[in-house]
Formats: sequence, structure tokens, C-alpha cells
Amino acid sequence: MSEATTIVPVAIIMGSQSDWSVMKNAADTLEALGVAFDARIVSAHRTPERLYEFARGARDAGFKVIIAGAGGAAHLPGMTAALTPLPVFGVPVESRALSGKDSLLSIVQMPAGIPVGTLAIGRAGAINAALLAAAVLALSDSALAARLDAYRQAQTDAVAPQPRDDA
Ligand code: RP5
Repeated sequence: MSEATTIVPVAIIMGSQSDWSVMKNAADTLEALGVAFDARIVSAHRTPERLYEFARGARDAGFKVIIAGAGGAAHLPGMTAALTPLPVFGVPVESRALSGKDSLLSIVQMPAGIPVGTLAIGRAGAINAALLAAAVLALSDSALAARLDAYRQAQTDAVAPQPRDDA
């Protein structure tokens, strides 16, 4: 993981330490693509001042894309999007009580004017948020675009034509 003081293009923020097992999938995907990131815990409810400071300063800090994961009453992605013009991708984390449906609905139903690109609940959403972040950065980075193409090709190549009993 990159140091907090290094300027990197992607910020991965999450509402709690308990979100990390899901959000680590975004981090691992970015790492596989050679995209630097900074991962932080920023809670909309427990550390609102940290959220304001991070989101208001994110563009000047050099970030280009923000991935925000949260569960339950998941206000983090929306509040972040309200405070920065950077693209924000929201990852709904599975909640214990409602399996992440609460997280999904909290993140996806933004009012017109403040967008959050909302991904699937859990691991798939975290991975896809990283891939979307990489795709955005690849628009102005041909080396990254080539790595993203290779990632997708490897994924295609890994799909067997027929199912096996022992797989
Ligand atoms: C949210 O509350 C976090 O994003 C987390 O998904 C959820 C539960 O947090 P903990 O009680 O596990 O810290 O703010």
C-alpha cells in the first residue's frame, strides 16, 4: 500500500475497519493493475470532520478518483461526492442486519446533481470499482490502458469452454 504522504491517483475510503475485508478487493485489483492508491478509514458518522477535511482537499491532494465503501446507513459515498468534484464510486458493503440491501439503497439513490457511481454489493462491487477507476485513469494513460486490456484478456483466457467436476 502506498504511503499516506505520497500523491497517488486513487483514494479508497471506507467507513470502518470492518469494511476492509471487502474493500481490500479494490486495493488488490488496483495493485494488480499497477495503480497507486491510498486507503483510509473515513466515517461519515463517527469522524465527520475527517470526512470534510479529506473530501474538500482530495482534488488538491492529487487524487483523480475516489472509491468509497460503506455499509448500513451508508452516507459516506454521497457525502464525499457532495464535497468534491472528483468522480466517486460507491461500494455497498454487506451489513449484518440487512445483507447490504440497506447499504445499496443508501448509496444508489442520490438526488439529481450529485452523482455516485454505485457498484454491486460486496466483493464484486469493490473489484469493479477498482476496474472503473483504472478505466477512467486509462483514458489519459496509454500504458495503464494496455495493462487493463491485458487484465481483461487474461480473464477471458481463464474461462474454460466446459465445466469440470474437480474445478
Ligand atoms: C458503517 O457502519 C461502516 O461503513 C460499516 O460498514 C458499518 C458498521 O461499522 P462497524 O460497527 O463494524 O464499525 O459506517
